[in-house]
Amino acid sequence: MTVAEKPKPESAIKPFDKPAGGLSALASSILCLREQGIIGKGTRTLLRSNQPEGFDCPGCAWPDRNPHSTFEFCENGVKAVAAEATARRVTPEFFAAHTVSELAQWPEHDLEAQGRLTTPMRWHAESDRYQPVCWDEAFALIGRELRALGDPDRALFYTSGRTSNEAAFLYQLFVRQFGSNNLPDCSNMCHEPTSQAMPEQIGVGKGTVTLDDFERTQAIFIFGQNPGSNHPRMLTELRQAARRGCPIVVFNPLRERGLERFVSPQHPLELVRGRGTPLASHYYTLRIGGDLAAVTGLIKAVLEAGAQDEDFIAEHCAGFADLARTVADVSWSTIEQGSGLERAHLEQAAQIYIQSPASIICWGMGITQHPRSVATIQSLVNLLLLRGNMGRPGAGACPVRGHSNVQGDRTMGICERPAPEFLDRLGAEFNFQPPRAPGLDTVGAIQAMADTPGMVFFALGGNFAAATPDTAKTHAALRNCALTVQVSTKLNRSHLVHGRQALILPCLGRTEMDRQANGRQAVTVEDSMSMVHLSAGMNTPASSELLSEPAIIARLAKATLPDSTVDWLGLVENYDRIRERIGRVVEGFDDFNRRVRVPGGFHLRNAARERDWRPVGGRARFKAHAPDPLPAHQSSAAGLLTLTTVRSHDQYNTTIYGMRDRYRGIAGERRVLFISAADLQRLDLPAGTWVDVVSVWHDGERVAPRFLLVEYEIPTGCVAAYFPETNVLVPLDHHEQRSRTPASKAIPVRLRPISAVAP
Ligand SMILES: Nc1nc2c(c(=O)[nH]1)N[C@H]1C(S)=C(S)[C@@H](COP(=O)(O)OP(=O)(O)OC[C@H]3O[C@@H](n4cnc5c(=O)[nH]c(N)nc54)[C@H](O)[C@@H]3O)O[C@H]1N2
Ligand SMILES: Nc1nc2c(c(=O)[nH]1)N[C@H]1C(S)=C(S)[C@@H](COP(=O)(O)OP(=O)(O)OC[C@H]3O[C@@H](n4cnc5c(=O)[nH]c(N)nc54)[C@H](O)[C@@H]3O)O[C@H]1N2
Ligand SMILES: [Mo]
Repeated sequence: MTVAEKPKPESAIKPFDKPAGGLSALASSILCLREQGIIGKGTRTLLRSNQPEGFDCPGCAWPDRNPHSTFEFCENGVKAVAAEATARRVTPEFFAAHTVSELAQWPEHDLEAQGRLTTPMRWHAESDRYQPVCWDEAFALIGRELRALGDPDRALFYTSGRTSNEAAFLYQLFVRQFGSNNLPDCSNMCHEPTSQAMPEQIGVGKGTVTLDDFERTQAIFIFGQNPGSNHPRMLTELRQAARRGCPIVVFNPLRERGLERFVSPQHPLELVRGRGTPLASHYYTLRIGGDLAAVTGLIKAVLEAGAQDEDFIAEHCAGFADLARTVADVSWSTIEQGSGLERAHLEQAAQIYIQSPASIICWGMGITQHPRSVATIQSLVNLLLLRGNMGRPGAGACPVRGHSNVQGDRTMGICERPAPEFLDRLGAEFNFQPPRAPGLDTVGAIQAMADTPGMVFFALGGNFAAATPDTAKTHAALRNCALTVQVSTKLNRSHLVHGRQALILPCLGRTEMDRQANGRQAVTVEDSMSMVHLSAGMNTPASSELLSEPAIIARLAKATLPDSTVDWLGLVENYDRIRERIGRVVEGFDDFNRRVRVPGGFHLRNAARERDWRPVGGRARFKAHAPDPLPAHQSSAAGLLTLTTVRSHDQYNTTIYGMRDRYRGIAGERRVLFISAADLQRLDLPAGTWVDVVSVWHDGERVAPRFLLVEYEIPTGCVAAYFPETNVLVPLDHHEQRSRTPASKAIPVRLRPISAVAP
């Protein structure tokens, strides 16, 4: 056992007993600005985030309350902005000093910590190093390789959700003119089940509430979401709701501090007193994956109380009888067993729902990354429809998106299964025949690269090699490619796990000034509540060689499609020209340039919000689902545990800012496994033991070595650990049944103690 494998001092793991937010959040932000070497610049930059003339925070997709209001402090927004505005640089000298095989040994944190990429780079096999390449040569190489494929479907074009509307629109246009719908994106691993579940019921795949509804709601239900770390600005809404007596009901297997108590850094008195506002009025620590059973229990309790809104159902809905029958057939014992909650508790939560005249249901990754997420989300929508909580002030569905423009990218057509009407309009506007065959999603892309040697993989942002499941298989698949190209701001794993040829194309970030032929440009984004607004950076770019994402796409298209009639380079001279075309193709964007310049932007129409059910044939639809009996591996007799993989407070997806997870009481270690006292006792393993985590699947075992057991309040049979360290454990074919989202919150595992720990 090496030194690195020794447990860190006991003191590093200590329950956090303070509220979320407050002075600890301020202190952590200052520390972060110092680490990035930008105390002065960072503060100036931050003051421009989420302001009318500034840039959209690259952190999360939570909307901004008021574009005219003062700066809203958000610790993790600070980290996201600081990570981009960092003073550190990855130069050609850096690449000259390290081979790729050497860099591949570095942890994620150390790669990202090197700072911003500055120069386009090409990997050379002889030296195993990245060396500078000029932009023209890079585009010519990609164009050549793409044209040489013969079949356009042998190329894959991934997108991560920071990409602006303008870049996303050009990108999907390019990919479709090239001849493919192979547009996998991070959404496939994220809210894909939401995007598939909701349209069948209410005709739209997006949330139906706005921030105004949070002011008026009488009850908020939060399933599988950790806003204290991942959407900290949401805590401001929860705090205001809690202070006016609105119940906040949480379903989450882990006790999350950020859902329990919050000190608002916006309120000096509260800061000084430090006690803060209690948030969750009711906290149900259900079993991992127990949500479908729990929601079925809530529906059953509403029906048993006869509390459904008969008038709304008669006027607006279809499928009620089927739902009522299905739920009546599910026994309370199945519900209790599946959810790990008692009937009395579910009835208590249902009473809150029944008594509230207007309720909002929020959900995050705790709901979407399971084998039956679509069924669970449709059950959440059933619950809303049951009492008319749709299209009424203070009520509705609130799926909380992740990446700051992941919703906008979908709106712009980044989708492997585009709607035929969208393709019709795209083809008419640009005078070509878009391909109609569905493309590959993320899981399909990995399988295709593994099966077919010589594909081309192009990524507009993100970190595909680290964010995806089944790490060993995914890495082998990427290495099987003829060419891998990464458009990135920071160094990451995906630059080091590459094809026979590889390019890194460094781009501007949100915080940076984007100058094109016609002057300074702004891009647009769409938040989780369908507000579309402008974003303009003002920092000097990290390097004079960076190109904007729209410029990269335009030059790529020019180099790849010599016969295209689109004036690619002309479009990026002035992004208004791109927006004009978007306005003619994408529904809801007419008069785009004018409407987006109104301060605060505009709200995209949401038919369900207006109780306009024409998109689903005139009526909102209940979709009946029954929970499975407890999966065999979840009975403790099988000796298996269910592992959920979550984010720490100190990371942005695969970007690891630091080793702290303050609200869960962890410092200095990321390889921790949260486990209940009862399971520790049952397995006869004391907290502080190091174990290998082994996932058990039909095709064999996968091992994530060396995790430290940490006692935590979590149901028995359930354990939790951070991603991406655990992605190695997620089998590629373990995914949501319909949407194929990796089931990274439902991994059957067993623990293998590492024998003697050296003293
Ligand atoms: N600072 C920061 N902000 C972020 C991100 C980040 O990494 N860092 N990521 C962004 C992205 S892309 C996304 S998608 C969002 C993610 O934001 P979240 O949806 O909050 O993501 P997670 O941390 O994966 O997990 C959410 C919660 O689900 C709970 N959970 C786990 N399993 C279950 C279950 O079976 N049932 C229920 N009910 N709950 C469960 C976990 O305990 C955790 O509290 O945040 C976005 N914002
Ligand atoms: N086990 C497990 N796996 C998961 C999840 C989980 O909960 N558990 N969550 C899933 C979810 S919800 C998501 S969304 C995915 C995330 O998957 P991705 O979106 O692919 O991953 P990120 O870590 O967000 O990508 C980080 C990289 O993006 C690049 N980047 C940052 N800003 C910009 C920019 O402005 N432009 C460009 N071009 N590049 C930029 C930087 O180089 C950085 O290294 O991971 C998924 N994977
Ligand atoms: Mo996400």
